[in-house]
Amino acid sequence: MKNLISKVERGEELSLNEWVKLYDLDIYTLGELADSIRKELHGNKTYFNINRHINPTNICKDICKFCAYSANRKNPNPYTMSHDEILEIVRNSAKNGITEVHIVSAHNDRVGLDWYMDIFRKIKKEFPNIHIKALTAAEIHFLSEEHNLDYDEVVELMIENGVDSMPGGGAEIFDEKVRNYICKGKVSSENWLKIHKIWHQRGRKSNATMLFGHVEGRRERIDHMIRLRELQKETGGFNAFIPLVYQTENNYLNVKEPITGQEILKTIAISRILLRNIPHIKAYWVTSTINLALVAQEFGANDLDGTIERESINSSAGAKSRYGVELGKLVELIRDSGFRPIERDSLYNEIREW
Ligand code: V47
Repeated sequence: MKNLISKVERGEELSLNEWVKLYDLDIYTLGELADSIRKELHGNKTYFNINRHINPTNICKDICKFCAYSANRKNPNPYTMSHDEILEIVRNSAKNGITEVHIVSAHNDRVGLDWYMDIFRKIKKEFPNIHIKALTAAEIHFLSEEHNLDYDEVVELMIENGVDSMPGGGAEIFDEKVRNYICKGKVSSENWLKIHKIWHQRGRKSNATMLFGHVEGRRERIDHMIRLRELQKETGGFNAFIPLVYQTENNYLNVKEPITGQEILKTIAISRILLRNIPHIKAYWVTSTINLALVAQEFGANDLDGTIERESINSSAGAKSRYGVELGKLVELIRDSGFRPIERDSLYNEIREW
């Protein structure tokens, strides 16, 4: 173990087995290793943004076992918002000072390509200064199949219509065996990475997620992070890595034992160490709980996402995020836990220290 710690301290590359072995370190040692990288990169700063999540439709062609959001037998309330409804949401949120809208939908085959694309153009026209983070690689794959377009063509349309960056959703777990079990039929791991590569090649930024704490093991998490690190070596286009903690309610993935807080913190710490080439590690308070996200600041995380205002995907599966978090509260929590609350824009330019 001493040898392994020295290798990490020297920033050397480890083998997959060695990364898995790191999990056997005690949580404090792992925390210290991750924290020293966090401090070197970001000091005591914790970033957040004032944003609004919008999930415009829950009608989905795919069936992911972990998903409680899409309209199905456990959630029989299908909806699709009109563009006027979406614009009204953005208008109201603009009054609260949002700098970003984060738009993610289900894979709805009852609306056309225009329904997906036109809303971006309408938002950009009315709010040219609001950053649009929209369309996961899974949605891009769905649109490409549904409308017989190459990934490049969908990406071109996104750019033409005003999308600024891509969110990191749909990555789930790259290991093909686990992926096939939890979300058969969804974009393949290879294509998820390919789509982000195409996006990065246009000089654009995106994020990357990992859904963990369900049926995967430590080895699959490490494999997932290694695949991201390799793409990042090529493109440098990922801004943030976001480990999403699996929420257990209202879905078809029968996970009896929820993951422990200790395992979550170890995973965040290892991600900070392994993904040294991705600048930001986001402790997404929605899935980790706000309390654990605050602790995660000492285990490598330097970003807490944002105020969110409304959230449907994770809250449908039990997360306490349906109504976001109030700005003043988020700032106070970051400060009280010993960090500097820095409001950022979507590309991590600093806007203000609160
Ligand atoms: O892709 C679905 C996940 C993701 C569950 O890029 C679940 O800045 C936990 O990607 N338990 C959507 N997670 C959210 C997402 C995201 C969130 C915040 C910021 C960014 C960003 C991206 O939610 C989906 C899926 O992986 N998800 N069901 C569940 N039961």
